[in-house]
Amino acid sequence: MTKTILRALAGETLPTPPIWMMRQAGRYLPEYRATRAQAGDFLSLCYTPDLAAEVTLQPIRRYGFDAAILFADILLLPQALGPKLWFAEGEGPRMETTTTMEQVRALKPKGAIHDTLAPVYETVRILARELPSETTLIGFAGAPWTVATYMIAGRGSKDQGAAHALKNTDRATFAALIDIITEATVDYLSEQIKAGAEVVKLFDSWAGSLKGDDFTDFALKPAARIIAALKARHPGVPIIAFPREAGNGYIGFAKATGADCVAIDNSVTPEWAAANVQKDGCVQGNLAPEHMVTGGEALVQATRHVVSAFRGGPHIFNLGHGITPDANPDNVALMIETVRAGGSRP
Ligand code: 1CP
Repeated sequence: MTKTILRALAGETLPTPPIWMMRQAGRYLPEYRATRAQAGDFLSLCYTPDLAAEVTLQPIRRYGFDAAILFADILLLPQALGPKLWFAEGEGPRMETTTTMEQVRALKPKGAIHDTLAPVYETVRILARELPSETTLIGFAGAPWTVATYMIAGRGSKDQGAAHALKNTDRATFAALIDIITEATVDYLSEQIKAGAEVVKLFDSWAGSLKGDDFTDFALKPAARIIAALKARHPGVPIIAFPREAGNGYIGFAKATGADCVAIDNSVTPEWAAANVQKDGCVQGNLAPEHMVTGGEALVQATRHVVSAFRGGPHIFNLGHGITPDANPDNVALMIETVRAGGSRP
């Protein structure tokens, strides 16, 4: 096993951490904007395998990241369950809402998702053929809570208020929805693995707004169910969990869910994460994405800081969240150079 990402995920402490970046294929890259324009709109880009594979490969060609992440979106799975999805230009995703038991019961059976999602699996097959032999291919899905927040509100929201309201007022409907997403996610990730994904990642971007028992019931338990089912079907395929902004919820998350790696956001310090999370295994993270906008000496120092804090255990270097469209591509190159120079000045 020579791929550095797979070695880190197996628990090996490497002299230089492997590196990739959340949203590495994205609007900060001129070549992405060109391919997206060619596709016409974001969903056409996601569902056209040649173009989705092309944008996945762009940051690999430009920077030589150690992993490529499938180009798709967490909202394709709920769309495959039936609700309409569209992207309002300049505003973000919009989705037909699911808030009643009738609507939950009207969702398609999980076996029916693959018709819609077939192009995603085809993108994975193209990537498995075309990626350089040292580059690891990561598939992904949204975690049930995060996907549910978009299905319930019909859009992104700062506080996930609509999903919390349904959870607190109509527990049966909310729990039924989480169940359906959980089962469909297992089948979706399983097909990505069959098509050639070597690692899968569960994005729970809004896990931080679940507190106490809610965090256990709707972030931790669904992740544990998905991971157990995937491990039974695909033993040996590593899984990264990202319960973003979980804070103390990060502690013990890998053990409780069976995840091989926990991705850490940048609201906690790398020292804290090394002491409390990396002690149990591989961690991924957690440079603040703002450095990709601001660059300079502060970027170099912060990058060295992250590398050095996690030096004592298995680590995959990444940002604490996705790179933003206003980032400067040269800053990404500087981050990579700094990491590969052992965290010291390149
Ligand atoms: O205009 C554009 O080109 C669309 C911007 C964009 C991109 C590049 C969206 C819309 N999705 C994506 C791709 C994407 N989304 C990937 C591809 C792989 C990569 O390079 O990382 C991945 C992994 C995602 C995952 C995703 N989509 C998440 C989880 C991770 C995170 O950032 O927290 C979430 C919450 C979404 C929903 C979504 N899709 C797009 C937007 C703008 C959003 C957020 C909407 C909101 O909350 O308001």
